Amino acid sequence: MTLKILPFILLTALVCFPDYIFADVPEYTVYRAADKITLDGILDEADWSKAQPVGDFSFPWWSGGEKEQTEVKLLWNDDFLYLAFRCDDKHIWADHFNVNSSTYEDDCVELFWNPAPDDQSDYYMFEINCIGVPKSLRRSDRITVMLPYITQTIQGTLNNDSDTDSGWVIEMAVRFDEYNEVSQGKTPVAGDIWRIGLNRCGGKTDAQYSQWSPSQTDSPNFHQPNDFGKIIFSGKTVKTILNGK
Ligand SMILES: [Ca+2]
Ligand SMILES: [Ca+2]
Ligand SMILES: [Ca+2]
Repeated sequence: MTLKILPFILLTALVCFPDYIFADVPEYTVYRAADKITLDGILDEADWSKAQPVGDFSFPWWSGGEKEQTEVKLLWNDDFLYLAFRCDDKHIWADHFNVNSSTYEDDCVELFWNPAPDDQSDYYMFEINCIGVPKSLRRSDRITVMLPYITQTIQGTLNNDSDTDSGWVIEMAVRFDEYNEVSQGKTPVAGDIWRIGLNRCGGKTDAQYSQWSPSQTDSPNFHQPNDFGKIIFSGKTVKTILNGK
């Protein structure tokens, strides 16, 4: 290839694939938890109330039905990444009661996360239904991996569509040193940036897909690591930030 034709090739790439190559992805700063997070499916800790949500989920393949929002917050400390999912849901449903079954067919939230951001080829997948049952895999070899710590509460009735529910909550923690295969033993330090996917499946009623950082695909496909959002680990605590110190 001569240098003379290189600009033409780059311009052609820009014209043909502008959305894919330059799709912006959302960013979120993860602050340190100032106090103990109690995993109980109740988000009454001061840290959770002060943490900001990542932002509204998108519905990239929506075709009809109720668009039900998902609010996600993240915190961290030296040992854990904490996540809180608050899911609007008028009809809460789960048919999968066994770990590593097809929980994505139920009302479900997902965390895809890569603790080695220099290599986007591999990541972990947690697919957790509304009753807290997880499917937990490593993407590259589809082998089951350590389960995260999961608690949940439901605001409504399960598997009863004769009423109208409010929603459900997943409060969970990921212990960094239990996933050394991809991270190679490296735990986050302030300033690190990870790529993560945050997804929602709609279950039996209003069965639709939504995402924090939408995949640039024509049909539903959450497995697009180049489209994952960015989280930045901050060395500051939520309380420190809000107190202006
Ligand atoms: Ca709690
Ligand atoms: Ca539902
Ligand atoms: Ca119900």
